Amino acid sequence: MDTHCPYCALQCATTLTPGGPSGVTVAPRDFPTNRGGLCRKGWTAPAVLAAPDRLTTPLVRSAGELRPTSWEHALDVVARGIADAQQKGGADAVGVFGGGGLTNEKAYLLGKFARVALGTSQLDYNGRFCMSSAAAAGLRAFGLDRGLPFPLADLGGADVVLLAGANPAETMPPLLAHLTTAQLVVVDPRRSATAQLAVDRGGMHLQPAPGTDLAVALGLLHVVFTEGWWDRDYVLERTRGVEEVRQAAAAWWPERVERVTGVGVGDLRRAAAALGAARRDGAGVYVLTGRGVEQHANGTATTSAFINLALALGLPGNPGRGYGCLTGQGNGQGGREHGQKSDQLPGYRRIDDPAARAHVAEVWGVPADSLPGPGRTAYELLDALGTPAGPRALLVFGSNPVVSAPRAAHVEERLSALDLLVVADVVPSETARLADVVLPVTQWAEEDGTMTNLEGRVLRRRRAVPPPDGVRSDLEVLRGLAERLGQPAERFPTDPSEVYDELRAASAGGVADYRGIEWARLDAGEALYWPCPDRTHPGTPRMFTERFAHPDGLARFVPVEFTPPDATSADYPLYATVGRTLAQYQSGAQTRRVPELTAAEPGTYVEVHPDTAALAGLADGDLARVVARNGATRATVRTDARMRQDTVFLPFHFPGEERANLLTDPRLDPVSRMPELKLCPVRLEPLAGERTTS
Ligand SMILES: Nc1nc2c(c(=O)[nH]1)N[C@H]1C(S)=C(S)[C@@H](COP(=O)(O)OP(=O)(O)OC[C@H]3O[C@@H](n4cnc5c(=O)[nH]c(N)nc54)[C@H](O)[C@@H]3O)O[C@H]1N2
Ligand SMILES: Nc1nc2c(c(=O)[nH]1)N[C@H]1C(S)=C(S)[C@@H](COP(=O)(O)OP(=O)(O)OC[C@H]3O[C@@H](n4cnc5c(=O)[nH]c(N)nc54)[C@H](O)[C@@H]3O)O[C@H]1N2
Ligand code: SF4
Ligand SMILES: [Mo]
Repeated sequence: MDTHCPYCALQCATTLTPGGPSGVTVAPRDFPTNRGGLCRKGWTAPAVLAAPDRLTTPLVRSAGELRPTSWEHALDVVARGIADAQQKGGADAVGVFGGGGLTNEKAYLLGKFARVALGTSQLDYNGRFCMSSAAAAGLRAFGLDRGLPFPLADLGGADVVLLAGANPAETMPPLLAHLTTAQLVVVDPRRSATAQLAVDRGGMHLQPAPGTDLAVALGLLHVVFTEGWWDRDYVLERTRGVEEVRQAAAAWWPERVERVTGVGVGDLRRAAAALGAARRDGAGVYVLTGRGVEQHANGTATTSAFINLALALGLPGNPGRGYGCLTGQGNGQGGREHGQKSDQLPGYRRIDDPAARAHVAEVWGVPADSLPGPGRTAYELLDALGTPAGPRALLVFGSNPVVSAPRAAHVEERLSALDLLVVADVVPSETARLADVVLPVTQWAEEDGTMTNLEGRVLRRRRAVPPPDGVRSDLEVLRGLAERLGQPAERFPTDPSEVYDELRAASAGGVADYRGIEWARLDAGEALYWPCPDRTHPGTPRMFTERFAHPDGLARFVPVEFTPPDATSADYPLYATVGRTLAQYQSGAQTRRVPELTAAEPGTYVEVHPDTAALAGLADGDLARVVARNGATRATVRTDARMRQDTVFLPFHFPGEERANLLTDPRLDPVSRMPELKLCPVRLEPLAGERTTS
């Protein structure tokens, strides 16, 4: 059966064949994004289908313990809990937390369930922690947010690619097949696998202090303007607002950038020349951003600074050139289009737009004024749980915030303070273990649906094996609850293609218009890019070729100012930054259950320069305590002489005492409400002289 990998937004194409110890075996399939490649997570994904602790029966907590029960009872308990909470606290006393890994149909129906069956405004999702800064910056520059507004394969024609805060060598390995000929300029405080690759191939690695990228971008802009490498004709014809941005960049001469970021004057000039001179000579230039620059309390401004650079170079909308962000989760693109975000309705419509409300309300068969307004964003929602003003009940579909949310110990406390926590999952995640009701659901190879990959291209997920007995789909769960809440059953279809048809109608005329991407077209093997307004439309692989999505058709330069990151101090002299490693995925709920992946990365670690480690009395293999103002975690020391001496790195895939998010700071970006997930002042301490390695 032809389908796609369950994990990241590259959505590598696979063929599943029934058989083998996990029920299916996986083989890569040729597709323009992965070109027959898979990373080791994709190869081993079937193991999660047969996880020894796979959830197969609903669980309800009684006398302090989660106990198996029937679906009827479990759904009754949830419905009663919802009614109780809403009786005490009104519609907003129930919150919903979704995920960017859910299919388009699940994300859409979850949003509809929240707005119609619960009538709550308290709905947001884990993509707030992922794509929100990139989305906000893309919206204000281009009037529309599609992560890559061009096919990934276009990168094959690039001469120079700037990768700012992205490490695809570990996070999307098959993507590298598109970057074999380009000169790479990588901006990362670490010598990541991608940065090392760039250096090995004669490209460049700029290694700024974490959280200072905005100054790097301003410095690059400065040189591009002063050397006359900007694309004057493009800027005049296709953009607005260059003057203010140019003036701001004028103050960021390379020596100042070096003082603030640690990136040397020579390196900055060489990087600007690589981009600017190539542009001038007609070469293919791309600027791509990843979570390293976006997941900060100034992530929107920093992403805007890189977009300003791309606009000055005339990249967006020009053939063979472009700006894009690399979307993260499997359906991180579709997940932000169909209305599981606090301020959004399907079709990437705004919930405060009267015309959008009227359109969606009509599709849903409800009065427009019955739809709630915008609610709290992800961290604000989690932070409010169980407080007098916040929700008393929460339903979680497709996220594990006990591990992945900032200030995780506090979030765990808030979740524990709820009257009712309901988690739908495939395995007993750390969040499910806290729940009052756990609902076992189907996963990728057991279900049909659609996913929208990092290019904005809609793909079919196909069922290859039946789910285990006793497991229901998320769609069936939502219908079961909706009926108990007095909704007509037909308002909550359980057939994915039926939900998808409704989603298309709800998206019609919106920004992310799926109307013409019919299920039958997808089934016939087309993988169409939105917008696609009708059934004869070929879809839109390349956007902005004629005009941008603002009413005047012009892109916007957005003036942004550098703000220094949270300062280190004598007590917390180092910066910790947090990201990913190849063999684990996200909160690890899935990949920590795959023996081969756990053998490769069994527990957490802290990457640190050997001199920095020595100063703290630590050596390679020692167990360290990493202490921040908010909390502490423990990790095995991995020394690496390529690290900056002021910076350490931790992955966030591990639970309990090993959670990197015990450290992180929930300060929020003023525009996107993205928390400061990538940076936090810390110190290292030896942990009782223990060593974990031989
Ligand atoms: N193996 C694996 N692959 C994944 C995932 C996974 O969990 N595991 N998750 C998927 C998801 S949801 C996402 S969002 C993507 C994320 O994909 P990426 O954005 O590539 O991943 P990260 O490791 O979060 O961050 C990238 C780099 O940012 C750097 N960085 C940290 N702080 C800064 C900074 O201040 N400035 C700059 N310039 N760089 C900084 C880190 O050192 C890291 O190398 O990966 C997807 N793919
Ligand atoms: N400090 C720090 N924190 C971070 C990040 C960082 O870089 N630094 N990255 C952030 C980013 S980019 C992201 S995307 C988040 C991700 O963090 P999480 O939201 O925790 O992501 P996952 O671990 O993928 O959680 C998905 C959960 O849903 C379950 N699941 C899978 N498929 C389905 C389904 O179809 N239905 C249902 N109901 N459940 C399903 C899985 O088993 C798993 O328990 O973490 C964020 N947290
Ligand atoms: S790169 Fe992403 S989609 Fe491809 S196999 Fe790895 S995890 Fe799956
Ligand atoms: Mo993500």
